[in-house]
Amino acid sequence: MKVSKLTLSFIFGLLFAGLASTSFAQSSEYKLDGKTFGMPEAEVFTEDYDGPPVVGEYVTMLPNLAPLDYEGNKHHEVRIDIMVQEIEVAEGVRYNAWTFGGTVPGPVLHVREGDRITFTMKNRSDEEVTITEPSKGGAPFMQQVAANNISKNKAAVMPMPHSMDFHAGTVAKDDKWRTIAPGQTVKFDFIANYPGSYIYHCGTPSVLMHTAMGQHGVVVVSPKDGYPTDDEVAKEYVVVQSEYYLEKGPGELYQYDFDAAANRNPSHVVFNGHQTVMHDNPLTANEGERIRIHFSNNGPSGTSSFHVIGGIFDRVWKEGHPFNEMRGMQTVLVGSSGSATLDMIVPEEGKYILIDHEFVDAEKGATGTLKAGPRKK
Ligand SMILES: [Cu+2]
Repeated sequence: MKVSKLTLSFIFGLLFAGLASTSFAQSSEYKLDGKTFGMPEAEVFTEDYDGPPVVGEYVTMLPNLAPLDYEGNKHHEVRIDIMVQEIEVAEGVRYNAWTFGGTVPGPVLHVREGDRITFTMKNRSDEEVTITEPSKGGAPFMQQVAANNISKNKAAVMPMPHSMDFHAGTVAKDDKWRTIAPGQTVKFDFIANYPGSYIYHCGTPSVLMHTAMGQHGVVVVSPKDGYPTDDEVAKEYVVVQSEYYLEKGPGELYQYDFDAAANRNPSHVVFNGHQTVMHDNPLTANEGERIRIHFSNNGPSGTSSFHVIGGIFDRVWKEGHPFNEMRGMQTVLVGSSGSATLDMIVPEEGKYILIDHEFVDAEKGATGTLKAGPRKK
């Protein structure tokens, strides 16, 4: 039963890969309402590439966000390859994850509203790629994973068609988000036209399965004129909530549980990909500081009622757009693939718990720690 569903998913994926090779109408760039639309057609090719699977100056590992040390707009060259990695999601729970860049969630990309991104992605699901050794020319993400291998990665292989759907991009999905076969590379441009935090995920059927298997991450698009409290923010973090649907497999590893996924009954609901990662490595701040959390609910299917025990969100920007401001929120409801940018003033030295206040999710792991030190005079 399980094998046949997996095979079916593979066949559907291939079918989509076939459809994706048809030709597309040529688009040319135009401006509307201060935004840029009409990206050139995506390229699909094979390349002899065995370099670092994640490349880009502003690409980091959760919960880190690379500071934007440039003025105005920039043209980013970013690579995030697809790999299979055996990873840990909770103590004693390991499975072969389908990943962007080798981790679940994948790397965080930080850009500014109006930036252009030239994105390259090779489907290396048929290759053993080690991501835990420091690499030359890779993104800061690569060094951060090598220094703090939270999920105890082991390279694995499971050839499968995949694709990339950046919610930060506004493009024709049948062109840019097309499915590529193992060994193929896709390359396309998009402009980050709208500020906020945006999920990216694999869009190859079953999208539920591909996302739940680990193929999701976040692009943070900082507003071109900033948020009104930018100058007061001491620390900035990215927190992603997501679900796993896993059951014990025949061997040591866990495997995807089709029925649990179909019934919205996750085995684990987690922050930043692992049940205890945000307790083992708490976010840090000091009493009296304003901290900012870019929160994204990557689902694939659940909602999040995000709360910090002992805190109130001073400012909330729904989806991260500075016009969508709310104040004094105890809990922020974020649907699947939604986000919010949250400012909180750390009231006292001590420990705060980040939590999905839907307690069934919290009991499945959706909690984390913020550790506050003494007030800096
Ligand atoms: Cu996929």
